[in-house]
Formats: sequence, structure tokens, C-alpha cells
Amino acid sequence: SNRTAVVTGASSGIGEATARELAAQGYHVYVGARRLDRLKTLADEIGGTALELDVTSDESVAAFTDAVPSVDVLVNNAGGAKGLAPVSEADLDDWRWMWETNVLGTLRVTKALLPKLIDSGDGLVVTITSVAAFHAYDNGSGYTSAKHAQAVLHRTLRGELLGKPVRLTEIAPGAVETEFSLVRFDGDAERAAKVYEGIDPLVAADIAEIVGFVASRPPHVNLDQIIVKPRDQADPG
Ligand code: NJP
Repeated sequence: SNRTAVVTGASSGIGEATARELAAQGYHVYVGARRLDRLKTLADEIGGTALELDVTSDESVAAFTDAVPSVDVLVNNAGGAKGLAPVSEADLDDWRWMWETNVLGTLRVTKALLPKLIDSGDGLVVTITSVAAFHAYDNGSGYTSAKHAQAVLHRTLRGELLGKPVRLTEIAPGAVETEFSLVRFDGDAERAAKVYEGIDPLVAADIAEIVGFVASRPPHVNLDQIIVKPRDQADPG
């Protein structure tokens, strides 16, 4: 096929695994993130195209989305968490990072690519949200609020695009062993490892395979929301 996919945050974790999965399904995949060296290695491997992307920058998103000639599948995956603190000790810079990356990042990329997704005739937007978009949990207000906002942005499009040939799927993962916790705790590997204690976490490929399943449904099938957690992870996520 000559179908095209765009995966944001494809330099590691869920995004990287998703790019591999979609390439295996025959998509030409445009992979975006800030770490261009990693993207280039990946793009060489999967026969895709590496493009530098910082979703927190209007200019970077414009350059990225202009460089993509057409798109059938957009995976809004770039995101993450910073810090863990009660509201009384909330770090405004951590909040700004999380809202810029997860919320405004998803808005910038999606807004710019919507016309191309409609032109596809069978477009699909997959947004990687979180179990944090369904719960409030102690010390997690910055991340949970950003993921709720990102999810509501995505859900709003379902109504706005009714009658247009674009499917919309929200995938909400629980604990997945990626660089997520390392980023959250500014590279503190010991603290990051504690997150997965007592549970057998998901791996990035578990989520990527679900994206692949969603993308391979026929055009009239819209999987609205998929929540996927490790078996031993309780609510709230
Ligand atoms: O984490 P990680 P995941 N502009 O850190 C990119 C959600 N999630 O795969 O720019 C562009 O390995 C970053 O690339 P780089 C989570 O909220 C996860 O787990 O080169 N890209 C990297 O490729 C997120 O939405 C868990 O640093 C930017 C990627 O994002 C998604 O899953 C649980 C960027 C992050 O890869 C993928 O995260 C959950 C920017 N400004 C939700 N900033 C979990 N792992 O447990 C970052 O509930 N990236």
C-alpha cells in the first residue's frame, strides 16, 4: 500500500514500537521527536522518514507537518510526566512542561494535520492518553489534569468530525516499561524502577500491537476508547 502514518514521540518507548508495527503493516512512517539521531536509526531500519519535532514549539510543528505530504494515520504519542507532588507543592515549571507537551502538543499537531487526514478518505487519529485521564490520584495532579485535557481534546473531535472520513481512537495505557519514569524523575533510575515494583508491567509492543489492530479495522469501524493495563495494576492507575 502507499498509506502514510505519522508517529510523534517515536524516538523511544510506545512511539518507537508503534512506528515499527505500522511499518510492518506496509505504511510509510514519518517519525518525529527531538532526538533526531535515534529517529534516523529507526527510520533507516523501517524504511521511513525521520523529522525533527518539538511539539511544544509552534514553529517546529509547522515545519514538521508541512514536510508530511499526506497522512492516513496520525498517532499522537509524544508526551510524558514530570515530578510527583501534592498540589500544595506543585512545581509550575513541571505543570507547564506537561501541559505544553501532552495538551498543546497534541493540539498543534492534530490541528495542522486534520485537512490531510480528511483528504485521505480513510483517516485515523490515535491519541495515547493514560489511565490518568480517568482518575485523580494523590500527588499526580499535574499529569492527571494534562491527560484529562488531552483526552477531552481528542474526544471533542469525534463530534466535530462526524460525517467526515476520519476515525478517532483513544488508547489509555497503565504502567508500560519505557523511558517514561526516567523522564518523570529527571533520570533517577532507582526512583524510576520503583514504579514497576510488584507489577509485571506492559511493554511498548503491547500498546503498538493494539494501534496496529485499530489501524487494520475496516473504515466503518471506530474503536472509541481502549484502556489497557497490566493484569496486576489496580485502579486508580
Ligand atoms: O515514554 P518515553 P512512553 N516534542 O519517555 C517524546 C503515555 N503513557 O513511550 O523528543 C516531541 O519512552 C520523546 O522524544 P524526545 C505518555 O504520557 C505512558 O511511555 O526525543 N517529542 C519520546 O519519543 C506518552 O504520551 C505510560 O525526547 C517529545 C516520547 O515522547 C506516551 O504514553 C503510562 C517531546 C516519550 O517516550 C508515550 O510515552 C501512561 C517534545 N517536546 C501513559 N517531549 C507509561 N509508560 O507507563 C517528549 O498512562 N517527546
